[in-house]
Amino acid sequence: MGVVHGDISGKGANAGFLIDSYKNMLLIRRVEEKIAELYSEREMRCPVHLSIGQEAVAVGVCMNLSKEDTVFSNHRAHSHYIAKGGDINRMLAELYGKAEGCSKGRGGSMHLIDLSANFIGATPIVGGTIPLTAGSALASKFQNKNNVSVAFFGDSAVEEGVFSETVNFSSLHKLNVLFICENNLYSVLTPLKDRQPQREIFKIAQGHDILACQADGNDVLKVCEAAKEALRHIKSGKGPVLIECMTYRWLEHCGPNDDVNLGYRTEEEVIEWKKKDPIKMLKEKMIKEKIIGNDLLEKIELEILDKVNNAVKFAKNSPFPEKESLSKHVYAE
Ligand SMILES: Cc1ncc(C[n+]2csc(CCOP(=O)(O)OP(=O)(O)O)c2C)c(N)n1
Repeated sequence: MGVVHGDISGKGANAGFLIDSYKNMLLIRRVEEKIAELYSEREMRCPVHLSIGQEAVAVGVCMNLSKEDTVFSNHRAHSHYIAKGGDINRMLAELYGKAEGCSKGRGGSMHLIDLSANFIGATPIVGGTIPLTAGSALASKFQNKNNVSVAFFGDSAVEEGVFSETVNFSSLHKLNVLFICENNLYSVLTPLKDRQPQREIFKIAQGHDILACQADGNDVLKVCEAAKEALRHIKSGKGPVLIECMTYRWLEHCGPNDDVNLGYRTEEEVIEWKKKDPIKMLKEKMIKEKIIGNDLLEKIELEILDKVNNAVKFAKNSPFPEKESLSKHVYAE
């Protein structure tokens, strides 16, 4: 529910595409702001990892995907779920632990799933869904399907052994996998420079002989161009691609607050990255190029607020799972 899928035409992007990208990013931003606003009520009892500031990555990639393409994600999954077309009513209900939640209230924010959108799932084990993505691509290969399986993961996931094992295996078998590394420079409170040698992450993937590049993860058009190119490569049978998207998380690692008081990053750094707000940048571009005016911007804002408020209403009004059913849906029977 909610997102619009489009395509970019030729070199530049057309007006419709830009507006759709804007709407999709704004929907993610407003949903997460609403989560942050309501979190202190303590009715959502699951941890939440917000991706405010990182919306361009999910949208730039997913705007290129078709329904048949499968997406896997991690603990910071809201943006990926929404961008792939997951139902936001059911996502919010999941955060409230309700029976109509997308994981029947058992999973919370870090275990989102919407099979109707082929969002196959998110789990919080760092790197955990990377091999599952290759498994999905291998299954497609056995079934002679040419869809693509996409793994979204953070910069710390490349420090897990399964990352290299999966890239190696996918390269060897020329699997239809698109690896998207959201490099936001931190793993919880530890900066990348204290965890990895000073080289770009995409170069690790090149070592496994796959196509890999870096993109400005705050520019939805750059992400989109890179993803479009990657999908062309993958679908023509040339094997997997990795895109390292440089971006930044605005809020604390887990929770609704900012965290400059913790001292692991400076206020100046946060301010610098906020200047590169992906939504603001696209809005300014569209205004400058006379693609959008105040009336349409206001209309979009109101439509999105309406969707978000309805999703919260749906979630709050949904029942909790029956006590008797609590051991159901948590393991295979
Ligand atoms: C295997 C494993 N080790 C440690 C953790 C604890 N943990 C949760 S999130 C996280 C950091 C994740 O950083 P990154 O993958 O870069 O994503 P980001 O949170 O920056 O989006 C860690 C270490 C975990 N969930 N799984």
